[in-house]
Amino acid sequence: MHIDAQPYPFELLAKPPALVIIDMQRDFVEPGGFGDALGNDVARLQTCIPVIARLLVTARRLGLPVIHTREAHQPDLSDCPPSKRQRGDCRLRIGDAGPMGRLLIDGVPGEIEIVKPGKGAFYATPLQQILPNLGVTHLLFAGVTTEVCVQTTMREANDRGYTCLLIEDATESYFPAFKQATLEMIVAQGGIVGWVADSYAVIRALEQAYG
Ligand code: TIU
Repeated sequence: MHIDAQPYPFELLAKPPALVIIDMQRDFVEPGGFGDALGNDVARLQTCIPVIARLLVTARRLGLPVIHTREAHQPDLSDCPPSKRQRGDCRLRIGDAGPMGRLLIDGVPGEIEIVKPGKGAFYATPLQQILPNLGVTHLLFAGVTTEVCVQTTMREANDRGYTCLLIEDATESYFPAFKQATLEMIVAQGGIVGWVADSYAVIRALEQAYG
């Protein structure tokens, strides 16, 4: 089984690949956030949102590991000692389910969230420890922006021996030329950084392989 990809078919093993969704944050895709503050046209990034949503539905249905990353800096309350959790006469404590979800808890149940201080998801994060525990060797990449956090993470993963594919309609850049250049750089020289395929080819192959 394989995904119809460039520069040649991307093999699917018995163990499914992980879907890595990079930095799909309001800070990058909505007016008033970080991307906007940098002077970018954030509307450009919104085209990949429904594509990533479709990939996520497929990944969840087929049981692929899903990893979300978030570019964020740790405020001083980044950990929660028991003494803090016990403090006060609260009806709900940190970690309990409230009307807007679990109090002060990040992430999606059953999926992995990596908070990263840099552009790449391996630098100063536990991702390098988490991936071997999942047993995955193949990673499918989506998210923003193509040439900054997505490409950096994909190169980091490639250097660590992972087989990587970028889903081209599930990623976007503020600069169309930078996205195009990134896609071309990845598949150049026989796929020196990895593979590129569109979401239709990815979903079709995943359904055939793991459905
Ligand atoms: N500015 C820009 O293109 N991107 C970032 O700052 N971070 C990510 O790509 N997530």
